[in-house]
Amino acid sequence: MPDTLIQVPADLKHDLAIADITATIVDVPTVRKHKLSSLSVTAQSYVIVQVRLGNGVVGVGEAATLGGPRWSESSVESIKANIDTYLAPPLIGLAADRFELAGLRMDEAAKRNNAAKGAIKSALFDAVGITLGVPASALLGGVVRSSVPVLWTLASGDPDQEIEEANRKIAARLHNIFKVKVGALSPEADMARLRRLAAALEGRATMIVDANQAWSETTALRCLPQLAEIGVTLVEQPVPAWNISGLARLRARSAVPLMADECVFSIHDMMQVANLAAADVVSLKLVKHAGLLGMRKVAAIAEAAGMGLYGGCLLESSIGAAAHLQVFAGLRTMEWGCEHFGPQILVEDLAITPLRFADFHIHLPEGPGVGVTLDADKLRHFARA
Ligand code: MUC
Ligand code: MG
Repeated sequence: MPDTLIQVPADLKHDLAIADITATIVDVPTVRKHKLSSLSVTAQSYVIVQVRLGNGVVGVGEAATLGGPRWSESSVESIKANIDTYLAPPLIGLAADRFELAGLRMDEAAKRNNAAKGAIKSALFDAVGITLGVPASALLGGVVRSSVPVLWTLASGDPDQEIEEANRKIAARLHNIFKVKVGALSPEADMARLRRLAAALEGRATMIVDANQAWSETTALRCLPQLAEIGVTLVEQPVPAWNISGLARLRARSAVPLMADECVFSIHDMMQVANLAAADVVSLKLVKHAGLLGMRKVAAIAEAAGMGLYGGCLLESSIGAAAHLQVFAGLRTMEWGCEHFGPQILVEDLAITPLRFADFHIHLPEGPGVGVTLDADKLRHFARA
């Protein structure tokens, strides 16, 4: 046996002590308006978290939001305030590789705040990975795959624009699975829109839909058979997040598989959805599961219940998307792919080298930590004054 496989500095424990944590709000314009059932955005707001260790290494994490505190209760303003005041102080001096203990300390300091906790934990994995010269995926058990099929979301609400956009994505071999946002229009208008999209894309692409909680149980019951007939392959969060029994009743009558999104944040939420057999698939997001280990735990419960895994997003830049990929790469199955198209909807990415999209897949970066590096000039440029 060699003495050591990795050159670990002798004073590693000291080196890994968390010296400081900063949180910076950034607003990055998007290339077009992105419209969900209850909100639309023309710029994406993130909190970029930088964790500096005693050894000088800086790890980076990103907390994404969508339309202020409307997709979830987290806004960039609340994320930054709670990091600065409550979440960062109990971590100062802690060894950055004590990921679970860092999570415990933050849970003691603040209820929920999952997006803020998730960004700090991504930064810890990044800093420890950079220190050791290994990707975060290695700290989580190693990779099973080096790329994941990646969806694009059609969300302008204008079918002509959406068909043109989808055709461009297919021609460039970037995306051939599309998520269509529904619920901003009437169900009838959305069904007509989906029929047009399905006819235009037939044989070249598949579609899933996301209602973002917009429908009542009865509306969903009316729409699901139509969605099956149109050929939609997956329906995400048709009813409000609180209505898990309603989701279970719909699932029992639906020919199209259902995906849980806003109703699964914690491991306890996941357990409830699994116990009630309320969904076929769960969408995994760092902002919901409060970090990489939290995501692994939610995924493990879903796996145990025989549910499928889908890599969800909140329009992260390459910084946040890379942290997600570090987890997705190590899950045993990812048969539903992921939707980390966020880096491509921004006018400019925040990483020096953005993530690579090719052959309808997004590719795991090769660097240590989360695998991409924050561009300091872009951070300054997009930082909120
Ligand atoms: C969601 O609800 O799944 C972010 C981008 C997108 O297309 O969907 C949202 C989030
Ligand atoms: Mg969703």
